[in-house]
Amino acid sequence: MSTPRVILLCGGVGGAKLALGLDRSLPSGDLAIVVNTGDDFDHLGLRICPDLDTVLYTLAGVVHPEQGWGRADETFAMLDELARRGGPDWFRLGDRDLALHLQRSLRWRRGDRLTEITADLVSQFGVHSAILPMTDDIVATRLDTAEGTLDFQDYFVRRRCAPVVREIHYDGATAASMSPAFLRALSSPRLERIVIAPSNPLLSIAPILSIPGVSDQLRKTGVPIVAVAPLIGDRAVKGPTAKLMQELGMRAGVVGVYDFYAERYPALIDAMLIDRSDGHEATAIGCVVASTDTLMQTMDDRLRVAQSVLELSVKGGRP
Ligand code: FO1
Repeated sequence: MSTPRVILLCGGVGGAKLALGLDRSLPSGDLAIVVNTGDDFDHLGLRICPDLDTVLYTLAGVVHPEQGWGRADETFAMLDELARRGGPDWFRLGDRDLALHLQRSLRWRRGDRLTEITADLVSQFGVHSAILPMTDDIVATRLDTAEGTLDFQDYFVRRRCAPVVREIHYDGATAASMSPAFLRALSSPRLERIVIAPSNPLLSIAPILSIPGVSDQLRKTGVPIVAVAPLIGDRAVKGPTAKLMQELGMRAGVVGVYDFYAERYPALIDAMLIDRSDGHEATAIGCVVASTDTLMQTMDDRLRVAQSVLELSVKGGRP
């Protein structure tokens, strides 16, 4: 049974970099990573879980280093052949990656829970941290855009985040339950800190927090909750965070990120780690703030940000 000291709430590529830094900074078994499954979808008859796989491949050291998703050592024979037969090739599924989707889909259709399937993959890939889907139920992020309502991967990959977004829905969230393993991790007697990764607050973290009871259970742990800003200045390190915030009438910047969490999930965030270049914004953020260079290009960067998150002193903690 996992009794983590640190729990990370995490999306895909950006979050996985911090997950790797924390995984390499903490003793084996001290980290549990709760991953967004709002991006999951059915494609070519397969159940695809992009954020879970991104975290898994990153921690296993087999992720494609430039993309940040998919496998490093990959071939695309199936996809090329599919394209020749007129099939859909907009979602780049590599051959090795495909094997994982096939096996997961076989077990999923047989009724195995996503938590169990993921735990077996974690062990096969030799990963020491726990990787926990936020829920075993289906939650699907959908976006109301100027071009109609789009499924997440349709918006993100096929349309490259181009359509202007008016509203975001986490379909299925209100009927979903947090996974039992997530709940158990939160009651770990050794728990010291909850970290919110520098993932997109609207697309990666909000789906996790939209599951009934999650924000209450996080608060109930009484440990400090530290968010790492996903923006530097008014720009996202990767992905559409800043564009989305603007389209939804939010201020694109670290203050906007804090305000989003504070307004939607009151009294959740105790502290924020922001980039040094945003230091002047600290007084406009209503919680403890620390700064470092948050851009994670190298392994040393990932370790430095992980260390800052672990050392950030949240005076007094929560009453
Ligand atoms: N992202 C892309 O931008 N293009 C792709 O073709 C693509 C394929 C893909 C296949 C498997 C997988 O696990 C992830 C994949 N991603 C791809 C990444 C993914 O769609 C997004 O990064 C996340 O869903 C957002 O966190």
